[in-house]
Amino acid sequence: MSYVDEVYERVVAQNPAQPEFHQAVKEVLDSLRAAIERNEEAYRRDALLERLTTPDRMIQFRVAWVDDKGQVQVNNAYRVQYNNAIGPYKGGIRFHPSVNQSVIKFLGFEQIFKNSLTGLPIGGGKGGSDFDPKGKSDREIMAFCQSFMTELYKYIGADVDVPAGDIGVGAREIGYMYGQYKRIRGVYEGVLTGKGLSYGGSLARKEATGYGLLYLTEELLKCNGHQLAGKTVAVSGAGNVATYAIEKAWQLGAKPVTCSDSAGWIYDPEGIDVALLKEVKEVRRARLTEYAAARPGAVYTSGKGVWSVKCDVALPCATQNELHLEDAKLLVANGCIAVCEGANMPTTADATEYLQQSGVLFCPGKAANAGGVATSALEMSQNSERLSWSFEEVDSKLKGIMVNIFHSVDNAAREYGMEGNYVAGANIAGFLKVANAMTAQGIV
Ligand code: NDP
Ligand code: 2IT
Repeated sequence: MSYVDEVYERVVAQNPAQPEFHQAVKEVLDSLRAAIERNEEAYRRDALLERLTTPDRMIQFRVAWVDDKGQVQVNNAYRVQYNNAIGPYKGGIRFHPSVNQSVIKFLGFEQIFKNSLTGLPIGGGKGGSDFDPKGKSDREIMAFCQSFMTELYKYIGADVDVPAGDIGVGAREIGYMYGQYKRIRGVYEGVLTGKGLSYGGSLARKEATGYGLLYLTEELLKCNGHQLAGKTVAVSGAGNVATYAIEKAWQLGAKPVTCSDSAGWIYDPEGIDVALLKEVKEVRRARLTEYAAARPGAVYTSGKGVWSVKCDVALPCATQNELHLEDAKLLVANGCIAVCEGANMPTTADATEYLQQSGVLFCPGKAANAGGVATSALEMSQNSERLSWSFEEVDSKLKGIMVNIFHSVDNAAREYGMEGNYVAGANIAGFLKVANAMTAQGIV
């Protein structure tokens, strides 16, 4: 059996009933075959893949908090510190009822390669809780965040592990967590990113994942003989990533016509009204039915369906495994030429394969959505030098990083004989830097 297959079997045996984690590991290992073969003896001797797939540590803890009725609630919380070969652990925190060990480990594993691709010195980590922020009062959110940080603070630090936002965690939650960390530790340091602008946050961090996704998509299209301007874009999600993807799509001359949340989706033939979307989601924290109510011409449909709309470019920006084989078939039948992942692992393995075989340009999340964490690393730099850069400075660095990511991915795919396979290119380029650093640092 090949080394890659042996390691995959080991991961499945040692981590039973963790399907998302298995899926992420399989995708990475399968596409590393060519890179592993070139150096198999040394990697095998050093158990490099066993070490890479086994987290440095997986912290699990209880979060008890009191709701508005005086009832004590208990949630599970996690932080995986996956790999710090190239920098301190870095990755978001997710609050969603679906969070479990499998989800956190898949996200943390992906983060290793994503962070490596940014070219910046950040290792891989991820955290979260099965806490559901929906319908909670501000006070309940604060109580939860404070209790969560009262345990997490022991394991993090500006040079150790630097969390940020993800699903269900935005500026409000980061603020409450930062306040509690500072209160306990008594130090004012860049221990979290995505902070508010008045206390160490970076301009353009809020926009960075969505903007970065569009910068990369534009470069991908350009290098394949297309242009983004004039294209119709289907977007899923209506959160941080989706909103700023939609905003940048407009700015680059494309027309975003859809968005979605967990209850339903919008088709707006005139193009999504970004100001209204922000008002509904960021200010009112309401459902998309309110968007439809305020926008004659927009059609709201409950349930799933975004990928049935005719589009040139599809940008899944909601959650994992939201774009299935039947969706991929609809996209291809409708003439879609590119799919770039704003979310982490939104496309199922069989859908990815179908899109690639059908000639659709497919860029995986670890490359396409790396703008968020890259800008988090820029926030860390600004915190370290106690300065704040202008929006234009951060945005232009972000654009440069996304263009570079595309070319590293494209070059790695070519070098290993898989031209146009950006899944393989991203995994190989991300892997090589981390593998070199691990090798140089000895058996740890
Ligand atoms: P938000 O919480 O801001 O928004 C998430 C959106 O996705 C909401 O519209 C939400 O709908 C929808 N959604 C979440 N879970 C589900 C589900 N199970 N089924 C259907 N819809 C769902 O999160 P972000 O925009 O920050 O994150 C979106 C994706 O992007 C995630 O995969 C995240 O890991 C990834 N990502 C985020 C980055 C960041 O900087 N924030 C960076 C890189 C990747 P509802 O409100 O109804 O739940
Ligand atoms: O998935 C991701 O890259 C994020 N949620 C952002 C992580 C970060 O540290 O900014």
